[in-house]
Amino acid sequence: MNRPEPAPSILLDCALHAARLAGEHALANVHRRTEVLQAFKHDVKLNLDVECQRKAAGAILERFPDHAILGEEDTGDQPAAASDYEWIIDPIDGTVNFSHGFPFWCCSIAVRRGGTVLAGAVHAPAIRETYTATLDGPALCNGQPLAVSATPALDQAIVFTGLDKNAAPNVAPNAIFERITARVQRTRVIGSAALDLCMVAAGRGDGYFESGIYIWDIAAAGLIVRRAGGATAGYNRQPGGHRQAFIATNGRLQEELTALIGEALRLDPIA
Ligand code: LIP
Repeated sequence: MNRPEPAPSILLDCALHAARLAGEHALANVHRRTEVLQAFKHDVKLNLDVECQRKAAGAILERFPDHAILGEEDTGDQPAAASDYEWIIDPIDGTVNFSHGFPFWCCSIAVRRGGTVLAGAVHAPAIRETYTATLDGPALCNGQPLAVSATPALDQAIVFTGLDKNAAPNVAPNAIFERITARVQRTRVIGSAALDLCMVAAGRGDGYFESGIYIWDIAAAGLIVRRAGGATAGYNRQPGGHRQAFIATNGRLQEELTALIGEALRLDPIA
């Protein structure tokens, strides 16, 4: 007998529980923040990244054992899932920030069915903020409703971004960053895409762009932006399907920011 489909609110409860488990484990072990598993030129993978993903995935699979897991720290040994529900986990988004003791980091967990994100939670314990949304409910921060800004033009806007990553072979490094910086009031690089997007949802900034960003960085917070009244769009999905370019704004600025990015980067929409 088919089990009833879980309501988005039930899925959100699970996402929130798992995000808190992972985030609080990271916070409780911040003294281990320099335990490096793998170091890269501009990035780092920590033992705690793997531990936090394991905690989050364990909590999810305890509740929904037949659901699929897609996580940043996947080792590829995840058994094929029987269900078409997929949980998308970034156990520590802003890992480099975390490893330096800089508080802008979070655990981001989304759940999608097919291409639709149904619920998302972004738990940022070091700044005591937890963002949530469901496909049919409000965007909240610590239980309080969120609304995007009313900023009407880019030259009055704060736009969050990361430095250009894998934008395109014919795009000079940081050419897009420089173009944005010349046209907006201020550019901000805080090192956590999920928190960048939550700031847009909270009306504390007005736009976000990043190329070569992973789905686990943006899945939960992209829903939170949309449920706060903003707009989001994905472009240029890369082979493998987990990396893309992503543009999000308060809605009013979506066309203007997309046109600005499009001056420097060909944008192929993701359906
Ligand atoms: C980070 C993103 C950030 C990006 C960083 C990094 P991670 O994710 O949230 O926006 O600029 O390069 O990808 O790796 O800390 O989970």
